[in-house]
Amino acid sequence: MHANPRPVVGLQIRRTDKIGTEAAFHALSEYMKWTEHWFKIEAARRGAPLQKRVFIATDDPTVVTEAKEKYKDYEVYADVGIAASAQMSNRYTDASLLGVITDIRMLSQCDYLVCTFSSQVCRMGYELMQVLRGDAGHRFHSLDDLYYYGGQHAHEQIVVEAYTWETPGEIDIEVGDVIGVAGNHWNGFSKGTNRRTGQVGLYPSYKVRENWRIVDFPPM
Ligand SMILES: Nc1nc2c(ncn2[C@@H]2O[C@H](COP(=O)(O)OP(=O)(O)O)[C@@H](O)[C@H]2O)c(=O)[nH]1
Ligand SMILES: [Mg+2]
Repeated sequence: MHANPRPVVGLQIRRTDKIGTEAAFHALSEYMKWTEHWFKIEAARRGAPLQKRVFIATDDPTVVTEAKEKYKDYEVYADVGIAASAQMSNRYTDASLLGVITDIRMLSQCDYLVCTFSSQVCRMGYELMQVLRGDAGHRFHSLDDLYYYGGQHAHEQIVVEAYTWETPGEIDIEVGDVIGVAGNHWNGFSKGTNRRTGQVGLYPSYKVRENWRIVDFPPM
């Protein structure tokens, strides 16, 4: 993909067995909303118009057709053969395995990801992005879960602007408070535990930042 045109936003659109069991359905338009945001910001940052491109990894080949029909101002990259091979009926074939590995690798090489982090496929693409870029911490928008992996440290955020609760269910936060985040509700609010007060509840997502644990990786 390095030889291919950039920048490109990677979409992973997880459907089939996942919907209604482990995750909710999200229409292509929801993914494209965040893709549009990214290209607008990127064009402003570069001070020049950009050709918009998406790479789509999915187990639903129909979204590729939908993207090509509805988003004519985008170059759409996808392998419908791989998407077809990701159907439940032939998921356990060598070709399907190679397909998902290819999709994950392609996602890792994109400039930004829009997906549902409830899917391991997108989370792995994001993890491999870190290896390629050093720090790709902000290069995603998830439509559902925050990033996580099994057995991780507590996921914590740090408050950068104070908030006093206004509606029952919300909590007070002060600058510097550490919050153990349970989830982002993507409606402006996240839910978590204020480590200082022990209060559990909702707070405005934009008033906190990730509390990264920064570690040295000295050369061997
Ligand atoms: N090629 C391809 N296969 C996918 C994709 N999403 C899901 N699959 C298939 O679905 C399986 C789901 O694997 P799993 O580890 O349970 O991830 P999750 O269910 O998405 O959290 C994968 O191994 C693939 O066979 C995708 O974007 N591309
Ligand atoms: Mg699964």
